[in-house]
Amino acid sequence: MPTNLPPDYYKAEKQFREAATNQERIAWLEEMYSIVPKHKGTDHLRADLRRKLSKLKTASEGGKGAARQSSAYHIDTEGAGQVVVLGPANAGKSALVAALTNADPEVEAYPFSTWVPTPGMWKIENIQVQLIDTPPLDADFVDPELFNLIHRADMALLIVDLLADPIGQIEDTLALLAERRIVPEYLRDEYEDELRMKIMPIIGVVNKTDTDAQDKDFEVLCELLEGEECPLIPISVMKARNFGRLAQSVYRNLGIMRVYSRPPGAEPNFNLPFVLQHGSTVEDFAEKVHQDFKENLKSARVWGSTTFEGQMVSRDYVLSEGDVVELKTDR
Ligand SMILES: Nc1nc2c(ncn2[C@@H]2O[C@H](COP(=O)(O)OP(=O)(O)OP(=O)(O)O)[C@@H](O)[C@H]2O)c(=O)[nH]1
Ligand SMILES: [Mg+2]
Repeated sequence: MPTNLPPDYYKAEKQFREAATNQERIAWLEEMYSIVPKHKGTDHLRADLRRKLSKLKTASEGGKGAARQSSAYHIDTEGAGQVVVLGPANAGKSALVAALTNADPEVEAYPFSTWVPTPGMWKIENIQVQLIDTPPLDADFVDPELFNLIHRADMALLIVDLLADPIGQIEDTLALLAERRIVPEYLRDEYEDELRMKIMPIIGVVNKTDTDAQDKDFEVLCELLEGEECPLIPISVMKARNFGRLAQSVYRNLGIMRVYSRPPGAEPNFNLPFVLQHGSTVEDFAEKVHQDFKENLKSARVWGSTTFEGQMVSRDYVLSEGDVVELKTDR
């Protein structure tokens, strides 16, 4: 157990131990997970929390599937992660989802054109990420279910309009989210004393940065913000500008990595990665490949992050991006 965990972690852990229902246990485990700082020293702890969470979630899902599926806001994750696209009306959320994914949400020149969320799959190199277009986040009316959808997502893109007071739009949207206990990771310090906060990666994206001249406007905007590095990404859906940078940022913020399987005596298929969370071990990988592999795992060899190519490793070896793994079972 790492020694440098914040006090809130132990508070949440105590609540977890005292919880009476699985629902409460899941909530407190999620809380614990969001509190744990992300670095190498906590890899094992985070992997352990994820395992417990997935067990509890599987246990508590039985029987309730049908009722939960009925809401348009209940969208099961597909692919390597679920990214919700949110922001004020008319910023270009639907246009972004239409441009990047196989989905075809309605794009209109007038605000409040979207009424229900629409998911689509976005291909980033050799993986697929789920993007969800949503109705506008507006101070006067938001379907409360939208906040549940955001809560369940892995991360969010907050889309604002370069031509419509983007900083004000970001502040207003973050205020609406904070009222519903959702805060971006970069404001973690401001909220770390409060329990039951959903702290998630939220990337500010300034759309309609269509021209080089508008890039300059964007730079001026960034200078108004505190901090050394501008946390915002300028894009133009209309001109397909900066989609590559957006993809990289999404990939990084999902906290995922790609690991490849090498069947004994064959070459790995680099078109078919297994997607794992950072901190995942050989055992987690084996479970992804096949449940039998996990149970009957005898040995594993790794190419990539190890000192030697093809080095034998134990089942709790923590894998890295791009590793190739050969699993041997005793069957
Ligand atoms: N100039 C410019 N216009 C854009 C860009 N992206 C979207 N638009 C326009 O902005 C308007 C609104 O786009 P939508 O995608 O419908 O916006 P939305 O955020 O989904 O709006 P709501 O569903 O009402 O919340 C449309 O007229 C789009 O054509 C862009 O990169 N540049
Ligand atoms: Mg829309």
